Amino acid sequence: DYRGIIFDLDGVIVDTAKFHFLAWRKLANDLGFDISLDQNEQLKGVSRVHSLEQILQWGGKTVSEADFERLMVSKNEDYLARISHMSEDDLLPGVKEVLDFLTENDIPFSLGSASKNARPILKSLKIYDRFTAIVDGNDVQKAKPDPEVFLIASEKLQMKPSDCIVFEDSVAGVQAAKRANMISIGIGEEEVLGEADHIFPDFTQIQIEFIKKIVTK
Ligand code: B16
Ligand code: MG
Repeated sequence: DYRGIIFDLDGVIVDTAKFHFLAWRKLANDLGFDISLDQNEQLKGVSRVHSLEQILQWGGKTVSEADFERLMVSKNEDYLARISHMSEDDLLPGVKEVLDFLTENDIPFSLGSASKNARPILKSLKIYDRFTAIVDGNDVQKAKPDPEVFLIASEKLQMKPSDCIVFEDSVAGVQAAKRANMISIGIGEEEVLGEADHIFPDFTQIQIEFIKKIVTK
Protein backbone atom coordinates (compact mmCIF):
# COMPACT_ATOMS: atom_id res chain seq x y z
CA ASP A 1 0.00 0.00 0.00
CA TYR A 2 1.04 3.55 -0.69
CA ARG A 3 0.75 6.85 1.12
CA GLY A 4 -0.52 9.91 -0.75
CA ILE A 5 1.57 12.91 -1.66
CA ILE A 6 0.53 16.56 -1.52
CA PHE A 7 2.63 19.15 -3.31
CA ASP A 8 2.65 22.84 -2.56
CA LEU A 9 3.01 24.82 -5.79
CA ASP A 10 4.95 28.07 -5.47
CA GLY A 11 8.52 27.34 -4.43
CA VAL A 12 8.11 23.55 -4.67
CA ILE A 13 7.00 22.68 -8.21
CA VAL A 14 7.83 25.98 -9.83
CA ASP A 15 9.94 28.98 -8.86
CA THR A 16 7.11 31.49 -8.82
CA ALA A 17 8.01 32.47 -5.25
CA LYS A 18 10.51 35.01 -6.58
CA PHE A 19 7.85 36.61 -8.81
CA HIS A 20 5.44 36.94 -5.89
CA PHE A 21 8.27 38.68 -4.02
CA LEU A 22 9.10 41.03 -6.90
CA ALA A 23 5.44 41.97 -7.33
CA TRP A 24 4.95 42.60 -3.59
CA ARG A 25 8.18 44.54 -3.43
CA LYS A 26 7.08 46.79 -6.30
CA LEU A 27 3.77 47.40 -4.53
CA ALA A 28 5.60 48.35 -1.33
CA ASN A 29 8.05 50.57 -3.22
CA ASP A 30 5.14 52.36 -4.93
CA LEU A 31 3.74 53.04 -1.46
CA GLY A 32 7.09 54.43 -0.33
CA PHE A 33 8.74 51.59 1.61
CA ASP A 34 10.65 48.36 0.99
CA ILE A 35 10.38 44.72 2.05
CA SER A 36 13.33 42.41 2.68
CA LEU A 37 13.98 38.80 1.71
CA ASP A 38 13.67 37.87 5.39
CA GLN A 39 10.24 39.45 5.54
CA ASN A 40 9.39 37.56 2.36
CA GLU A 41 9.90 34.24 4.14
CA GLN A 42 6.91 35.19 6.28
CA LEU A 43 4.83 35.78 3.16
CA LYS A 44 5.50 32.43 1.52
CA GLY A 45 2.46 30.16 1.51
CA VAL A 46 0.36 33.02 2.91
CA SER A 47 -2.83 34.00 1.04
CA ARG A 48 -2.99 37.14 -1.09
CA VAL A 49 -5.22 38.97 1.40
CA HIS A 50 -3.07 38.12 4.42
CA SER A 51 0.11 38.98 2.54
CA LEU A 52 -1.19 42.45 1.73
CA GLU A 53 -2.38 42.99 5.30
CA GLN A 54 1.06 42.02 6.59
CA ILE A 55 2.93 44.23 4.09
CA LEU A 56 0.78 47.28 4.86
CA GLN A 57 1.43 46.69 8.54
CA TRP A 58 5.20 46.53 7.94
CA GLY A 59 4.99 49.81 6.03
CA GLY A 60 2.81 51.42 8.69
CA LYS A 61 0.08 52.10 6.10
CA THR A 62 -3.66 51.97 6.43
CA VAL A 63 -5.78 52.08 3.28
CA SER A 64 -9.49 52.17 2.49
CA GLU A 65 -11.28 48.96 1.56
CA ALA A 66 -11.50 50.11 -2.05
CA ASP A 67 -7.76 50.82 -2.18
CA PHE A 68 -7.03 47.46 -0.56
CA GLU A 69 -9.01 45.80 -3.33
CA ARG A 70 -7.20 47.83 -6.01
CA LEU A 71 -3.80 46.92 -4.55
CA MET A 72 -4.73 43.21 -4.59
CA VAL A 73 -5.77 43.46 -8.23
CA SER A 74 -2.69 45.36 -9.34
CA LYS A 75 -0.34 43.00 -7.48
CA ASN A 76 -1.98 40.05 -9.20
CA GLU A 77 -1.80 41.68 -12.63
CA ASP A 78 1.88 42.44 -12.09
CA TYR A 79 2.49 38.85 -10.91
CA LEU A 80 0.62 37.35 -13.89
CA ALA A 81 2.62 39.51 -16.31
CA ARG A 82 5.84 38.25 -14.72
CA ILE A 83 4.84 34.59 -15.17
CA SER A 84 3.14 34.92 -18.55
CA HIS A 85 5.92 33.12 -20.43
CA MET A 86 5.88 30.04 -18.25
CA SER A 87 6.31 26.64 -19.91
CA GLU A 88 7.26 23.09 -18.92
CA ASP A 89 10.89 24.28 -18.82
CA ASP A 90 10.00 26.16 -15.63
CA LEU A 91 9.44 23.06 -13.51
CA LEU A 92 12.03 23.24 -10.73
CA PRO A 93 15.00 20.86 -11.22
CA GLY A 94 14.26 17.29 -10.15
CA VAL A 95 10.48 17.73 -9.97
CA LYS A 96 9.75 16.05 -13.29
CA GLU A 97 11.64 12.91 -12.27
CA VAL A 98 9.64 12.62 -9.04
CA LEU A 99 6.29 13.17 -10.80
CA ASP A 100 7.25 10.59 -13.45
CA PHE A 101 8.10 8.06 -10.75
CA LEU A 102 4.76 8.63 -8.99
CA THR A 103 2.77 8.42 -12.22
CA GLU A 104 4.55 5.25 -13.39
CA ASN A 105 3.83 3.56 -10.06
CA ASP A 106 0.20 4.74 -9.76
CA ILE A 107 0.94 6.63 -6.56
CA PRO A 108 -1.75 9.31 -6.12
CA PHE A 109 -0.77 12.92 -5.66
CA SER A 110 -2.60 16.17 -5.09
CA LEU A 111 -1.83 19.85 -5.17
CA GLY A 112 -2.23 21.79 -1.91
CA SER A 113 -1.56 25.44 -2.72
CA ALA A 114 -2.66 28.78 -1.32
CA SER A 115 -2.58 30.30 -4.79
CA LYS A 116 -5.70 31.24 -6.73
CA ASN A 117 -3.58 31.07 -9.88
CA ALA A 118 -2.61 27.43 -9.40
CA ARG A 119 -4.73 25.82 -12.11
CA PRO A 120 -3.55 27.98 -15.04
CA ILE A 121 0.04 27.63 -13.81
CA LEU A 122 -0.23 23.81 -13.79
CA LYS A 123 -1.64 24.00 -17.31
CA SER A 124 1.28 26.16 -18.51
CA LEU A 125 3.64 23.63 -16.96
CA LYS A 126 1.77 20.84 -18.82
CA ILE A 127 1.23 18.80 -15.65
CA TYR A 128 -2.39 19.70 -14.84
CA ASP A 129 -3.82 16.32 -15.90
CA ARG A 130 -1.37 14.32 -13.86
CA PHE A 131 -2.80 15.27 -10.47
CA THR A 132 -5.36 12.98 -8.83
CA ALA A 133 -6.74 16.10 -7.11
CA ILE A 134 -6.09 19.83 -7.09
CA VAL A 135 -6.84 21.97 -4.05
CA ASP A 136 -5.91 25.63 -4.19
CA GLY A 137 -6.73 29.09 -2.85
CA ASN A 138 -10.15 28.98 -4.52
CA ASP A 139 -11.19 25.92 -2.53
CA VAL A 140 -10.47 26.98 1.04
CA GLN A 141 -11.89 29.29 3.67
CA LYS A 142 -8.82 29.38 5.90
CA ALA A 143 -5.28 30.08 4.80
CA LYS A 144 -2.11 28.21 5.80
CA PRO A 145 -0.96 27.69 8.60
CA ASP A 146 -4.54 26.43 8.96
CA PRO A 147 -4.51 22.78 7.78
CA GLU A 148 -7.73 23.08 5.71
CA VAL A 149 -6.06 22.97 2.28
CA PHE A 150 -4.18 19.77 3.09
CA LEU A 151 -7.14 18.11 4.83
CA ILE A 152 -9.32 18.65 1.74
CA ALA A 153 -6.49 17.22 -0.38
CA SER A 154 -6.30 14.11 1.81
CA GLU A 155 -10.06 13.60 1.49
CA LYS A 156 -9.82 13.89 -2.28
CA LEU A 157 -6.96 11.39 -2.28
CA GLN A 158 -9.08 9.16 -0.03
CA MET A 159 -6.18 8.91 2.40
CA LYS A 160 -6.04 9.41 6.15
CA PRO A 161 -4.13 12.60 7.00
CA SER A 162 -1.47 10.54 8.76
CA ASP A 163 -0.96 8.68 5.46
CA CYS A 164 -0.17 11.89 3.56
CA ILE A 165 3.21 13.42 2.85
CA VAL A 166 3.40 17.17 2.21
CA PHE A 167 6.16 18.91 0.25
CA GLU A 168 6.41 22.56 1.32
CA ASP A 169 8.81 25.50 0.97
CA SER A 170 7.14 27.79 3.50
CA VAL A 171 7.03 28.08 7.28
CA ALA A 172 3.23 28.53 7.18
CA GLY A 173 2.89 25.43 4.99
CA VAL A 174 5.05 23.21 7.18
CA GLN A 175 2.99 24.34 10.18
CA ALA A 176 -0.22 23.53 8.28
CA ALA A 177 1.08 20.04 7.45
CA LYS A 178 1.98 19.43 11.09
CA ARG A 179 -1.43 20.61 12.27
CA ALA A 180 -3.00 18.24 9.75
CA ASN A 181 -0.96 15.41 11.32
CA MET A 182 0.84 14.74 8.03
CA ILE A 183 4.48 13.95 7.29
CA SER A 184 6.22 17.16 6.20
CA ILE A 185 9.13 17.50 3.82
CA GLY A 186 10.64 20.96 3.66
CA ILE A 187 12.19 22.17 0.40
CA GLY A 188 14.62 24.94 1.24
CA GLU A 189 16.86 26.01 4.07
CA GLU A 190 17.20 24.17 7.35
CA GLU A 191 17.29 27.47 9.30
CA VAL A 192 13.89 28.45 7.89
CA LEU A 193 12.10 25.08 7.74
CA GLY A 194 13.53 23.47 10.88
CA GLU A 195 10.10 22.22 11.98
CA ALA A 196 9.73 19.87 9.00
CA ASP A 197 10.23 16.10 9.42
CA HIS A 198 12.76 16.03 6.56
CA ILE A 199 14.48 18.93 4.79
CA PHE A 200 16.14 19.04 1.36
CA PRO A 201 17.60 22.06 -0.43
CA ASP A 202 15.76 21.06 -3.64
CA PHE A 203 14.39 18.04 -5.52
CA THR A 204 17.72 17.19 -7.15
CA GLN A 205 18.91 16.23 -3.66
CA ILE A 206 16.04 13.75 -3.14
CA GLN A 207 16.82 10.23 -4.29
CA ILE A 208 14.00 8.21 -5.85
CA GLU A 209 14.94 5.55 -3.26
CA PHE A 210 13.92 8.00 -0.51
CA ILE A 211 10.58 8.67 -2.21
CA LYS A 212 10.00 4.93 -2.62
CA LYS A 213 10.70 4.31 1.03
CA ILE A 214 8.58 7.14 2.38
CA VAL A 215 5.50 6.41 0.23
CA THR A 216 5.45 2.69 0.97
CA LYS A 217 3.37 1.60 3.95
P1 B16 B 1 -2.08 34.04 -5.38
P2 B16 B 1 1.76 28.20 -2.44
C1 B16 B 1 1.21 30.80 -2.24
O1 B16 B 1 1.31 29.64 -2.99
C2 B16 B 1 2.46 31.65 -2.32
O2 B16 B 1 3.53 31.02 -1.64
C3 B16 B 1 2.23 33.00 -1.71
O3 B16 B 1 3.39 33.80 -1.88
C4 B16 B 1 1.03 33.66 -2.39
O4 B16 B 1 0.74 34.93 -1.81
C5 B16 B 1 -0.18 32.74 -2.25
O5 B16 B 1 0.11 31.50 -2.83
C6 B16 B 1 -1.40 33.31 -2.94
O6 B16 B 1 -1.16 33.30 -4.31
O7 B16 B 1 -1.89 35.50 -5.20
O8 B16 B 1 -1.53 33.49 -6.68
O9 B16 B 1 -3.49 33.58 -5.11
O10 B16 B 1 3.17 28.35 -2.02
O11 B16 B 1 0.80 27.83 -1.32
O12 B16 B 1 1.59 27.32 -3.65
MG1 MG C 1 5.04 27.54 -1.46
